[in-house]
Amino acid sequence: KILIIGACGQIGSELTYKLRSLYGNENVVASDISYNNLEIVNSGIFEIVDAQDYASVKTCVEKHQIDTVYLMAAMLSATGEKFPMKAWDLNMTSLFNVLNLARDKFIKRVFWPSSIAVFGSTTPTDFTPQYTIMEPSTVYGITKQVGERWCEYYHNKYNVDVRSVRYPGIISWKTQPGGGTTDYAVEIYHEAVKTKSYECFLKADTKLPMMYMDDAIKATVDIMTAKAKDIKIRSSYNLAAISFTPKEIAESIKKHMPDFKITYAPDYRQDIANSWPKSINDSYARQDWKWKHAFSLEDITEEMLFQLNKTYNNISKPL
Ligand code: VAH
Repeated sequence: KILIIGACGQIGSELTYKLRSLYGNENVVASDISYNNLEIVNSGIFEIVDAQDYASVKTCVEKHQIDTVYLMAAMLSATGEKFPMKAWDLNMTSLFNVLNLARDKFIKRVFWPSSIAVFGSTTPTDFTPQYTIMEPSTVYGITKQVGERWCEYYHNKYNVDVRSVRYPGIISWKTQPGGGTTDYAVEIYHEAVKTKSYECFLKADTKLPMMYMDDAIKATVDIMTAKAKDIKIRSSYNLAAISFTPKEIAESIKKHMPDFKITYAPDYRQDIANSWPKSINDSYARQDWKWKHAFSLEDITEEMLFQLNKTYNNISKPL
């Protein structure tokens, strides 16, 4: 059976829907630290699990005969800069708890998300390679870089089957993101539909690697269903789809909503974004486990505006 830790979060919730539809509700246990996504809580098996408490995770694993864990609980880049030690404790303790359960054979397989945040301002920014210099300048990025080393160590030393991808910024409409630097790319659609305007916390030309949620979920399922022999990288795979700037996403919205207005008021998150790559080379994922993305910026804008119009204005026609 599958356990998703952090099932109420932006990726965790959509992973929960997907895994429940793939494997059946009775084979998927969603968990989080609180009941803060009632749709997730009420649509299948749900448990309160504190990812930082080994006994809490182990109890849930044994109660439900879990063999696969998706660890989606973490503190992201922007919030992590406000609470550095909390970010370190949450992101690392939760990873050790799950890796140790795998080392001690309580579970068989682990998915753990890394991020393009592992790269820093000394990393080549264009088409960033799988293997390159990594000097992350955020606490979140440090936890992802160190987490990757531990995943590889547990695989090499204890033969733990842990698999990981470096997610770019992820865009979705069902569940709001929490405390990320790429969250502007989600907020902009909500504000476009609600107020036809958006004040962006990044500069107009801040290019970042991005991906639609459906592509991110596909990559997660693909790497976890691939044959173990095909997973040749046990730190974390570069994963890419598209890259764009706030200006470009605003232009794509204006094609549907000509009177949409964007203004720019960069804040502390600009420094974080400046330290990250503009685009990612994910050729190893495409070669080892046949990854390929599907959604372009136009596809994303169409889908986001359509879905959010239904949500906010009960309009069910494409804009
Ligand atoms: C963040 N959404 O902004 C996350 C992600 C690459 C960005 O790691 O922190």
